[in-house]
Amino acid sequence: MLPTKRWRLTAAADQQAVDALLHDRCPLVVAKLLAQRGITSPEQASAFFRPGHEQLHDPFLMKDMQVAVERIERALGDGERMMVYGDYDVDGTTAVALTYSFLKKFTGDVQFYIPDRYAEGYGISFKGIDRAEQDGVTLIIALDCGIKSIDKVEYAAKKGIDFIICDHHLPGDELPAAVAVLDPKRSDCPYPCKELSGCGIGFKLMQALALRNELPWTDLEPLLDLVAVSTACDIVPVTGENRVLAHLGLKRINTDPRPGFKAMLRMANVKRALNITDLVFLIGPRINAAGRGGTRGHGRGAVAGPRRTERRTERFAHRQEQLAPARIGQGHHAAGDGTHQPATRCG
Ligand SMILES: [Mn+2]
Repeated sequence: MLPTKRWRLTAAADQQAVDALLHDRCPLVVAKLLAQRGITSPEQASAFFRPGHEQLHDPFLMKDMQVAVERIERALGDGERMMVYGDYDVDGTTAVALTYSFLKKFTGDVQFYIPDRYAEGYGISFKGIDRAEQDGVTLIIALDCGIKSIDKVEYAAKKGIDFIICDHHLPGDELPAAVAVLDPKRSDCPYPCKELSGCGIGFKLMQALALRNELPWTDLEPLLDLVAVSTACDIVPVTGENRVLAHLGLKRINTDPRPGFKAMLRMANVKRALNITDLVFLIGPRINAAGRGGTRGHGRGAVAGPRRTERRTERFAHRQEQLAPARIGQGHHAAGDGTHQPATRCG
C-alpha cells in the first residue's frame, strides 16, 4: 500500500510583516511566502535573495572553538603529526577531504584515516588510534563522529594522543575528555545554527583557523562544494546558515568543480547546472559506493586532490560507477515516491 501523505499547513502570514514587505515593492504572493518563513523586514528579504559569505556566523560562537584552533596552531608550530579521522559516509568523507586538504596547505605532517565500514564499523576505532600511534600522530581531528567515543578518547590519551571532536550528532550524558568538543547540539553550545552537517562543522573549524590567521575568504571558498554535498546528502534542513553554504557551494560546483566531481559528472553524462537534489542523487551515491565497496582510499580519493590528479580521479570515478548503479537507481526511485523525509536521519 502506498504511504498516505499527511499535509502540514503553515500558519497564515502575519499581516504586519506582509505590509512591511509590500511597502518595499515586493509582490503580494512573495511577501506572504517570505513572512511565513519568518522573513519580516525588507533587509531580511534582501539577504534571503542574496546569500553571501558575510551572512555566515562567527565560528568562535561555537563552544570550544578557541581551544580547538589554539591546539591546531600549536601542532602546526611544533611540527606535530596530525590525523584527520572521519566517518565513511558522504558527510564524513567530505569532512575529511575538506579538513585534510586545507591543513595540507600549512603542513606536510597531516594524514587521514577513514575506518573500514565492515571491519571497523561506524565511528572512532581502536584500530585507527593504534595506526595513529604507529605513525607518530599526537593530535587526531575526528569529523562527523566521536561525540560518544568516551573510551576511545581515553585510550588515545594513554598513548599521548589528543583529540579534537567535530560532530553534529546528539551527545550523551557525558562528553568525551577531548581537548575540544565542537558540536552545536551540546546543551552548553550557544552556536546559532544547530543543524550543520558534520562537514559543516569541519568547515567552521577551518574558517576559525583562517580568521585567526587573517587568511582571505578566497582561501575558504573552494571548500564549499564539499559542504554543499554533505549538507544535501546528510538531509539537514537547508535553511539559515546551511542555505547560505549550500548556495555558495552549488555555485562553486557549477562554475569550477574539483576534479573528482568533474570526473563523476562526466561519467554520469551530466552537462547541465546542478541543483541540490542532484547532489543527493548524482554525487552522494558515487561517494557512498566507495565506503560500501571497501575500496582503499574511499570516497576521499574522488573528492580531494589537486588538479593534476584529474586522470587518477577519473579512473577512480569509473570504478565507482561500476559499484554504484544499482544504488543510484534506488535513489531516484526514493526521490519519486515522496518518502524522502527530511531530518529523520543524521548519518
Ligand atoms: Mn553526518
